[in-house]
Amino acid sequence: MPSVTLPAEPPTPPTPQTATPRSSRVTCPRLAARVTTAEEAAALVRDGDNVGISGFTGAGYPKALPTALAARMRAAHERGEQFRVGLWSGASTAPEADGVLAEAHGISKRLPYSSDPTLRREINDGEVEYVDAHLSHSAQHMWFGFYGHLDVAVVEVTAVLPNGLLVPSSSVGNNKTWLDRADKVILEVNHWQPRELEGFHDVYHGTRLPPFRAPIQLTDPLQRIGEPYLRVDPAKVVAIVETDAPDRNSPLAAPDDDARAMAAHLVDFLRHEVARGRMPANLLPLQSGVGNVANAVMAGLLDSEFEQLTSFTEVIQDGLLDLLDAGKLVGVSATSFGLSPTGVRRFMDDVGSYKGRILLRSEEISNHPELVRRLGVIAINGMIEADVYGNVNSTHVMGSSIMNGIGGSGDFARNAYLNFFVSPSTAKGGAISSIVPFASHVDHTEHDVQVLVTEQGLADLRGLSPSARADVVIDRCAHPAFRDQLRDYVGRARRERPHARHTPHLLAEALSWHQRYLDTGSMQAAPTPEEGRG
Ligand code: 0RQ
Repeated sequence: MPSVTLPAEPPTPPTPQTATPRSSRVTCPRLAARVTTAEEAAALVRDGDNVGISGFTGAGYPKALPTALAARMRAAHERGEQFRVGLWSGASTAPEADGVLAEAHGISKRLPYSSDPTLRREINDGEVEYVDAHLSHSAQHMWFGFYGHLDVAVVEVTAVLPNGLLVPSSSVGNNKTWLDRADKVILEVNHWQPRELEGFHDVYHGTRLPPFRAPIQLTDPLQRIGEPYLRVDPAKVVAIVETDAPDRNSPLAAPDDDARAMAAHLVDFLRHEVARGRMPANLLPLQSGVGNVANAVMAGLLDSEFEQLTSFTEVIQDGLLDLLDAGKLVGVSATSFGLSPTGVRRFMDDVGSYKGRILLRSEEISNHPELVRRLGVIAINGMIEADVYGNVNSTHVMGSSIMNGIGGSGDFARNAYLNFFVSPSTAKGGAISSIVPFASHVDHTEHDVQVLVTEQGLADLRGLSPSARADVVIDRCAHPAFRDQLRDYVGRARRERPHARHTPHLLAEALSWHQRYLDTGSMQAAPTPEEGRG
């Protein structure tokens, strides 16, 4: 393992000079001299390099360099030469980053998270090695030397200040680590990002490696423990590219009936927890995954009686802005925005009003197990399927094909005060049951999972044995079209293996629902007398 030591102090920024800056956003004279084109910057990346890019949930990723790099890759491939890089990020990026590089067959290995459809195809075709990692682990595993050497960092920022400090953009992700560890740094200064973003960030520079780690002194989601800037050793900055391009800003569909039903079950349950005295009246800091269900839950909270809410999460979606605007949410700590086009407009039109109520941190802090556990976060994340015993699959379709990745769901779920996993009870027009006898891949084990929610209802698994959980999960969460089939499986498992009733399984049948779907296009079994359904 390479030796890794953190610098005792961050590098000293360059002394301000008086030369006239060339750009309104790059006001450090020494660094202004590095402003160049994306093509020239891309020429500094070599085949086989590991490249750490900025970007998290389609926010703050480099907008120009990946396209220029992809063009170089395609040209090299046409000449019969190899040109691929290892690509590391905060989390998902966008078609202009992951998408173009995957299209050019230019990624050899990718970590720690991605949701790009072209890249997903390359991964599932076996063309790209994908290391799907807990997001809170990604920075420290880099520091531990587990991922190898980082050659180049490509980081989008909002501005470069006269003293060389960097104003981060719409995500922080792993940028601090990439800037600290890379040999060469390419900055993209994006004029589309509001200049007023200065002051929205809190970058913690105090992480040390074991055995020198110290407690992270954060006891409130909005507490500042770092500084508003990223730092970079100016000697490492080999190029600065200026851009003026929006983030991905995927539109959000209006919540459908299922999403609204799941949100209602969940909000009702929170009410119940407050009534039982297990949570304060303003709840505990909320974390919610990305997507329409997460957004619907926020909408459900908007219509609820809850006030003075807080959020310690990864991504700020429109639903959190709604809660902020309504005065129901005191503030939110995250690592990234993930707004729709309308959400972005709303934010941009009134940036100043959000300052102090939104803090963006590095993902090693936004997702830190120590902080999630200390604050008592309520974690709400999507899932692909759960089995009757409570194992949750967040990542793989039919056991083998990656969808996105575990992201932060494990960081939050395992360490949360209370966790929820949510999904419609069926997928693919009802052909697939999201509640299965045995999860075809396990991201969150039965030991980690507390509450399952589908549009059918909510299963509170806390304090239940596996066998007791099966009854609750089937009764509350399974779709009626699959309930009998699930009861039949568990019933026969209990009868046929009388001395294996702790977690009853019929091993030859445990994954037969998935195989049936692959064979027939449906998990529905034709009822037979042998199955004991008569
Ligand atoms: O496929 O796009 O081909 O139609 O999975 O499913 O229902 O649209 O749900 O967008 O909320 O995603 C778990 C993937 C859910 C997401 C997952 C198919 C379904 C559809 C998407 P199509 P929906 P969502 C913070 C937390 C892991 C990361 C995480 C996720 C597609 O929530 O990636 O939690 N989570 N991060 O048809 C086969 C099933 C299926 C199924 C759904 N049972 N079998 N296919 N699908 N259920 C954010 C970050 O960490 C960055």
